Amino acid sequence: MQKAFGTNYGLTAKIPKDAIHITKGIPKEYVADNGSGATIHREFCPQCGSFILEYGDAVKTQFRYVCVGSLDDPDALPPKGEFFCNSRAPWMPAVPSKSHKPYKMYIRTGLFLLALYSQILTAASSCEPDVRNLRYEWGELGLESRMDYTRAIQCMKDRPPVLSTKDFPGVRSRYDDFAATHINYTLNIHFSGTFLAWHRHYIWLLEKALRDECGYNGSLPYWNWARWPDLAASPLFDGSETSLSGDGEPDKALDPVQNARDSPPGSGPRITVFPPGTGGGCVKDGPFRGWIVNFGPFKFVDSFRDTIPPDSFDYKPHCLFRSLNNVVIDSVSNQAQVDTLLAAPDIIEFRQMTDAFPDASKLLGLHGGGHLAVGQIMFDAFASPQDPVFWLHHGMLDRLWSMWQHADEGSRRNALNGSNTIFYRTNTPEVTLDTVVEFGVLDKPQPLRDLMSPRDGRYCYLYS
Ligand SMILES: [Cu+2]
Repeated sequence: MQKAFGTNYGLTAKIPKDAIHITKGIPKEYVADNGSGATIHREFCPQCGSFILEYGDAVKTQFRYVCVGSLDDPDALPPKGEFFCNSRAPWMPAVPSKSHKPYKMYIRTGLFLLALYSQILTAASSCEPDVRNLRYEWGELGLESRMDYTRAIQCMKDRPPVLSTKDFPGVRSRYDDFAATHINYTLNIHFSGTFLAWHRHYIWLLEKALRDECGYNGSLPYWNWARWPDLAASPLFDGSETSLSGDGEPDKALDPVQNARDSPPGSGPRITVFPPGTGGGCVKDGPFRGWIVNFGPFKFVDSFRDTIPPDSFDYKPHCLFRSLNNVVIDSVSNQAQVDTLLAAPDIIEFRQMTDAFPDASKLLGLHGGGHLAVGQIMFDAFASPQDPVFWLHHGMLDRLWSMWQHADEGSRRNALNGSNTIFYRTNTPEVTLDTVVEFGVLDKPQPLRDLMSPRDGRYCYLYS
């Protein structure tokens, strides 16, 4: 066996267990949790360290995932084509007069392996490690992968909606189906016991739609707030073509902090201790320059009413407002706060850290911090999914919830608290695993018990 890739997530071929025979030597085995509760066995060569195969406990009697390495006899299976990532690895000479195509993985061991690879991509039911279900931080993605994501978001914006524009005038695209669904359930899914699980499923539905409807081959990225103290210099918001677009045009009147300062006392969020962000208006550059969003803005006080506003789905086109705010990230969504969140002893404290609720002595939790730090649209409790960074922000939150759950499976995996309405309104029921949450046209209603683990049921993903 020759040295393969040197990465834990190299290409594997799924082979029936009994079809593999090791003819020489005895592999060493390393057993570890993959970070999401699944036990993974990895076998490798005790002399050279090369990976040989891996498998999860769930399929140990059935399959082995064999790591694809270089062949001892390359002439036995001449390559029929090449697939590689953003660019060809410099140490690999091109295969002359064959087809060459940038792709997600590098394969040059013969056509039969390409066929196996396509089988692996469709064989996700066993929830084994797979490049497609690893969610990466934006900064970890290659430039081409970042653009794959923004192109897929744009594709959703270009596709026709499922909801009727006649009944929902603001719904003009498939992307708007998602925004409208969030608006519709805002008064149940925020500051409530369903918040974490509803958003886990919601962002997964977008990830699925990007793949199924827009040919996206990646996974949903996330935004690690603490990693980028200077937002405008970060790969997320530097305004380049590989970012999610950057700051908005300077326009204080559209900044959420300035809005709160200009509102009568008691009518706006208590965020006036922060300085306003650096933008306010339309994003100036990057892939979402010129983007038009169709809903809102909603008023802060609308969160306290019994029903969503009557004009919630009206067509109100405007550009993508942003106002980046490093002070908010630095003081609210920083590493110390992330560490404190992960050390939360119970779900009550975990929710308190994410949303500064029910004890409102702190202004914002980590969740609110990420929203406020991006500007008016992201800080809109109803219509925030209209900003494409929403999905990455909630990816980070889902990641932290997953990590926290996994650190104590017995007491945290199914921990829930709070009622099924915003701010736990009086006489509304406490959520349980049997509580059913709705997703409108996006999916059928789901009991919370099916949304508690990223490695169970329909889900199969983990975070880098
Ligand atoms: Cu939300």
